[in-house]
Parts: sequence; C-alpha cells; structure tokens
Amino acid sequence: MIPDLFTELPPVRDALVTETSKQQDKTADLCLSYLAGDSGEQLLEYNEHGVPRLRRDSHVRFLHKSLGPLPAGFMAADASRPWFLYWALSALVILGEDVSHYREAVAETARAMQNDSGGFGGGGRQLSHLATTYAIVLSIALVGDEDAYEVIDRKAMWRWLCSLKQTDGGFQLGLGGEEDIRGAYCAAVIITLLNIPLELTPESPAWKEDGSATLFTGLAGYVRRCQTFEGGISGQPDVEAHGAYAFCALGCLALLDHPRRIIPRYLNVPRLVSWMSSRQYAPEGGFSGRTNKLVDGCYSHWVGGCFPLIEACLSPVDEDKKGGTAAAAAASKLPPAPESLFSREGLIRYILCCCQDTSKRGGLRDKPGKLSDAYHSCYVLSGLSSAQHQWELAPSEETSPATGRADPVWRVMPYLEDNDENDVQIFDQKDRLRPIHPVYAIPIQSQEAIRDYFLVVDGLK
Ligand code: FPP
Ligand code: K
Ligand code: ZN
Repeated sequence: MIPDLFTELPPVRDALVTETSKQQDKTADLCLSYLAGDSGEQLLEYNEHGVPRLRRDSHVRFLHKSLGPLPAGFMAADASRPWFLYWALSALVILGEDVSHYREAVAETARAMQNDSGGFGGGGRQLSHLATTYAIVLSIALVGDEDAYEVIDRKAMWRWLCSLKQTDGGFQLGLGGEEDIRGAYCAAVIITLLNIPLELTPESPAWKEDGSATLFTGLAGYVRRCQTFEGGISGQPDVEAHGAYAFCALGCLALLDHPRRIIPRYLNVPRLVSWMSSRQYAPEGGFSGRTNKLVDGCYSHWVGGCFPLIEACLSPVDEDKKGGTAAAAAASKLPPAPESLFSREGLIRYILCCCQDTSKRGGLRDKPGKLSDAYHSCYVLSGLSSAQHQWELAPSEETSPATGRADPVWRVMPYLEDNDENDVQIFDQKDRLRPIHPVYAIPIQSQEAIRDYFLVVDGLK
C-alpha cells in the first residue's frame, strides 16, 4: 500500500561520504521508519494507504496553549511576539477553528506595538520592522472586523514604508537596517491589503523630483536580481538560493501584476521549477530549503507553496486558445504544466507520518526527533492545505478602478480521488484542511474583507 519510492533509499547514490551525506542518510533512515509506521513512537491509526490520521484536536490544543503565557525560555524570542500570534492564529484557521474571540486581545496587543512613526515593532517600545508588521497585519486580518482594522495607522504606515524604499527597488526591513527579499514580499502584502497609496514622500530615499518613482518602482527588477545560477532565489542578489526566499519572490511578483504575465517576465521559470523540484526528496517526501541540506516540514509552505503559484501560471486557460491577452502570450512561451509539478503524495506522507507530534503535546514539527512549535505548525499545515487543493487563475484581467492594478481572481478546487498518476487522496476526507490564499497565506475571505474595507476608505486620515 506504500509505493516503493517511499519505502527504500534512492537507487542512485553518491559514493563520497561526508558529514553532510551521513546526516542525510540518518535522516532518510529515520523518516523511512516513520513512513512505514514502525518508528516505535506512539501507536497511530493508519488508513488503507498506510497514512496516519491528522491529529486535529491535539494540534488545536497545542496552538491555543501557545497563545497563552509562555515559559521564561521564550524571553529570547520577545521581539518575535507578532510572529507567535500569526503562526498560532493562522494554524488554527487552517484547521478550521474560529479565532474571532481573540479579536480584542489581538487589537490591544497590536496597539501597544505600533509606533507613531509607522509600523509595528516586536513589542512595546521596539523599533518597527517589516516582518513584525506583516505578522501583525495578517493577524488582524485573521481575527477580522473593522475595530481591529482601525488599529492600523495607515498614514504613518505609508510614510514609514516610503522611508524604507531604496533606490535599487527593494525595501529595508527597518530604518537603516538590512535590505532583503523578505522586505519586498512583506511590503507588497501590506501595501495591497491596506490599499496604501503608491506615491512616495519627498523624504523617501527613492523619491524622484519628477515624481516618477513609486513604492513599486524597480521592485520586480530587485526580485529578478535575486534569482541565482541554481535557478532558486536568494535573500539578496548574489548569495545562496533558499526556499523561504523563493516564496517571497513569487509572492511579491504575484502582487505587482497578473502572475501569468509578471512571473515569466521576471524569472527564468524552467530553471526555477528545476530547482524547486530538486528540493523534494525521496524517500522522505518532504522538501529541503537548499541544495545538500535536510528535509524540514516548514518548507512544505516555503517551497511547497510556490507550486500552486507556478502551476496556475502554466496551466492553459481559455484565452490562451484564442491567443488573446499579454499574460497569455507571456505564459504561452512556456510549455503547459502537467496538473501537478511535484509529488503531492510524497509531501502529504511526509507531513502526516513524520511531522506530527503524536504525544500529548501535539503540534507539528520540522522532522522526527524535533520538538513541535507554532512556526512549524503554521507552515506544515499551510503546506498540507496547498497540497490538498488546486488553485487556478480566472482568465479575466480587468484592471481594478480603485487600485489601477489587474487584481487576479483566484479559484480553488479540492484535489479529489481518481487521479491515476498522482493519487493525492491518500488522506481521509475529514483530514482536509481549509484552503488559504496562495499569496497572502490567509483564507481568501479574510483577505477580501480587509482589502475591501480599505478600498472604500477615502484617502489617508
Ligand atoms: C536557513 O536556516 C534559513 C534561511 C536562510 C531563511 C529563513 C527565512 C524564513 C523561514 C522566512 C522568510 C520570510 C518572511 C516572509 C519573513 P537553516 O540553515 O537553519 O536551515 P536549512 O538547513 O534548512 O537551510
Ligand atoms: K532548517
Ligand atoms: Zn523548519
């Protein structure tokens, strides 16, 4: 009932033994025992495909607990408090939980973390950072409601974003701080969700006297410069490609213009797909973050989450057949993709067999032997959700009168049984998760609610 691919070490192996190859072998062996269900860890219920059930209740308990007071050891993570909020709320929502009762607590926490000069820090009296601001904005979107939205000072946010915008097109993460592709993605998410004006303030380092530069000027070019010789994406131009940055690159581009048009225009898609595919390992089934490194559950999102975006760009739509639009023309230079560009079965096996903490603790983890945590719970579940669903871009390319952007329309379908070559329905139907937006990584309803709220707001208060 378990295909050979997931029960044996790879037939072709490098004869050179190094520290890296030893660690890889150890990890593969460990995963094999979990994939076969003979790890000796607590007994699990397996279905007819040899796959254990999702321990939903146990993960839900773990996540609620992680939103309460934390032990003293977490002091070191104080500047990441917004992330802890987002990871736990997001994981709960993907599991189908209602998180609206956290609304007031989230609003109050966010208020204390907001700076008058714009953006949110990791805690009260901490400097604003794009990553913590991203985490707070998404947490607010997840708990929903206008009272929570109204906590955000959009005018100060706009000024602060302008101060982070650089002449090379990218964004610093904090004033005078580092600049990398996380900034590009986080800024694009914040700007589009909150309907921040693109116009630059004269104080911005990227401001031009003729008024031609905006918050988006040169941003796609910055992303392009992060694609490396391997085909993957690095944090900054000329460094090592890493999975987390591939998601940032695709996510950022997908917000700047219609993904079918902009992704092939700025990235070498065949090379990127080749690099993304090399991230999935057998027999483990999960993804690594970079060449010669180990599988880790969180890359189920960072790398796994890139596939729906690429698949949607490469799948033929009706307009392609008519030879219509610019997006279709850009995309049609690439061969149409098969339905799935990676082994969804492999990823689902890795997640359900290797990433679940089966003890009383609950939660999801990097790999067997590691402790579960909120970060891995969020991104493992997000990866499971995207492996269980297929995303499609509606052919229309209408420009939104409010934003001037061609807001793409995303449609989602569950991957169902009866898909001969790539049977992904190896999990029980009750273990299907909620679909989440392939770019914003929150449910599409939450994304539309906050976007629509700020679309009708008249200017900046
Ligand atoms: C390497 O860690 C990890 C990185 C170089 C980048 C990690 C960044 C993220 C996970 C998130 C970025 C995105 C946003 C939106 C903030 P490692 O060496 O411990 O792991 P590895 O061995 O798997 O590479
Ligand atoms: K890692
Ligand atoms: Zn990880």
